[in-house]
Amino acid sequence: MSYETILVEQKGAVTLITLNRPKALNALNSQVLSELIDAFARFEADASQLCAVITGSGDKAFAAGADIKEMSDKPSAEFYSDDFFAGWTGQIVKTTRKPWIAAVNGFALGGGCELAMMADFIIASENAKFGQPEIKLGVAPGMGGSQRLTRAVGKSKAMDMCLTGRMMDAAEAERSGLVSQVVPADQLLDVAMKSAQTIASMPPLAAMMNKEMVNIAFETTLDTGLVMERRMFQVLTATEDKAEGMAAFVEKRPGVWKGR
Ligand code: CO8
Repeated sequence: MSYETILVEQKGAVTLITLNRPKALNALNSQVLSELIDAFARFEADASQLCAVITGSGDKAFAAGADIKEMSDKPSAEFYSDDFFAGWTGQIVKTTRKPWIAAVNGFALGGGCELAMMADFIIASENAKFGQPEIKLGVAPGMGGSQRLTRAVGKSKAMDMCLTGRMMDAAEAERSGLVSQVVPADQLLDVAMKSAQTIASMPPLAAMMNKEMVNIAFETTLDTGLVMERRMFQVLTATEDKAEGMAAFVEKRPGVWKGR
């Protein structure tokens, strides 16, 4: 599949995906979604690729939301019959078991903020601005904003953001736990790629299981989560990479991973 709205590059074991509609501030339309679904499926299937970074082209926006022009004339019945927005969580988040990072420059609004929150973590530039302004359009978040934002920053701030539609700057986003770190704009991609390369240098099965374990914390009770964590730990002890990792530590050398 050739892409028109995104760019995909492989840099070593890291796939860099760039939303590429800068004139529309990288607004997310149906074509972006289908291209991203394809790109994430290829990333997941390619054994040479171990971590991904998603970012926005231009210096103004990660993504300024779902494409309002595409939605403005769409009949309500079609939103329902198409299960509009379902593919984002269904075909990207749930099927991507390898880790991926959102590198957010500029605006991450509405669906843009929601896409960033689908990533395993967010690294933001100092000029990043997050928001769920859907209320100003007479709607509400439709790609997970009310759920993922609330889990990330708590009820009070999530209510504030969704009900007033105000933007949160990078410093507030870091204080609130929405992003893992804030870096100068000109270093954003470099920091995100280095972080992805670090993850890609880890034993691959352990990386996937660490991701799965943290995500389970959002889905289940503490008791069940702790049992699942122990089981996953126990499963990892059966891998060749566990034997290699512990031998490498004892022998004071770097580990060489097989991904099994
Ligand atoms: N959709 C389509 N086009 C957009 C979008 C968008 N979300 N955002 C910006 N653009 C376009 C503008 O129309 C403009 O295009 P043109 O040059 O052709 O007029 C171009 O990008 C540049 O934008 P601006 O001129 O507005 O740039 P400014 O610097 O003046 O403003 C802002 C930047 C503040 C980011 C402003 O563009 C803005 O407010 N954008 C909209 C933000 C927004 O409301 N996002 C939420 C969208 S809704 C959503 O994501 C989820 C909907 C859930 C619905 C659920 C239904 C079931």
